[in-house]
Amino acid sequence: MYHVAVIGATGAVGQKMLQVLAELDFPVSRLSAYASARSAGNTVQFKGEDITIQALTPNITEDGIDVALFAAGGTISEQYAPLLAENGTLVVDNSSAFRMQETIPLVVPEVNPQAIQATDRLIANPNCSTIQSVVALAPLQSLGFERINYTTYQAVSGSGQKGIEDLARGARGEEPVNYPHPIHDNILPHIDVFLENGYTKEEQKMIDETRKILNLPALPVSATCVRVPVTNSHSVAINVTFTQPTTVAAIREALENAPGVVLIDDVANTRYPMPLDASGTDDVYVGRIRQDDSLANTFHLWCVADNIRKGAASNAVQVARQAIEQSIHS
Ligand code: A2P
Ligand code: 11C
Repeated sequence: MYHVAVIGATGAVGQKMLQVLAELDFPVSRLSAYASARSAGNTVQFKGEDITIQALTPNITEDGIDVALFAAGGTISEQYAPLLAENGTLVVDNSSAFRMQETIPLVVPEVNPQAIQATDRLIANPNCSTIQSVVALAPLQSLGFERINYTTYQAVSGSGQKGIEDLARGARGEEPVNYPHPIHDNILPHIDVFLENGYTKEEQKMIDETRKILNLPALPVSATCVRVPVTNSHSVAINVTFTQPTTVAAIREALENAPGVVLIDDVANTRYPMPLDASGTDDVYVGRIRQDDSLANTFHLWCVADNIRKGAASNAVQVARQAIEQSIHS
């Protein structure tokens, strides 16, 4: 049993981490919750009990934490995650701070569990849109990837509570606070900041993280990331070109047998993955599988998952579990 800490326990992802730790029956002997000094003394719930929130300070290294899940943003992770990891705590970090560091594993347990070494103490949790996309693509890896192109339809919960509030504000006819434009009755081809190359940071993350997780550093990958007026669960239209010829039937079969994937592909009965169905679950739903007639060996897949659960909290808990199993069996 482990002393587990959630850092950022009041946030959208931190709250969900508490819920998922309980749901997945993670072996918790003691649960500690940390947030900013503003929240210190307030409580969060874990397995029906009130846990008093502690202010995060460097003294956290003296609290005897075995496993720490970070969901308080990149700046807090940069400051505290290495401190705890050097002190022997197993840290799973949900921010983008360490994802592209060569010595730090970036892990989706269904896809690259082998990236975790028994001695690793700091493991990065990928971006939500990347996680669901690689869960859908990994079972097709033996066909050889030649190129991947993503177009995303991302829910406002990806921006945390402030994104959800902007959607509600728009529905009441009020101006947005979080986004630069209304998100109600609108879509924004803009997630995170714009980079020099014209891509957004969210798009660049999908490109870089896909290459790292699939261990294909030179793979041509492109992305357009779009915020849509959906409360929860991200959707990704994936266009993938393989090096080998294949069929829709072969792709379906590979996905049907893949861990973490649920195939919903029955258009005759109007059945395909949708955010309302994915929300509240840990699976990645795939459908609308069809050949792209404009290019050889190319296929379209439509992929939907709960961005706060599989895209963040659940994947982090699964990574912690995987790392513990690997260190026990090493
Ligand atoms: P707090 O509620 O005390 O501000 P979200 O991404 O949903 O906005 O959540 C961010 C999380 O990060 C919250 O739990 C927030 O706590 C936490 N956080 C923000 N600033 C700090 C800080 N300086 N130290 C610790 N946790 C912080
Ligand atoms: C969004 N994907 O939907 C983002 C949120 O790199 O972990 C998560 C950002 C990240 O806005």
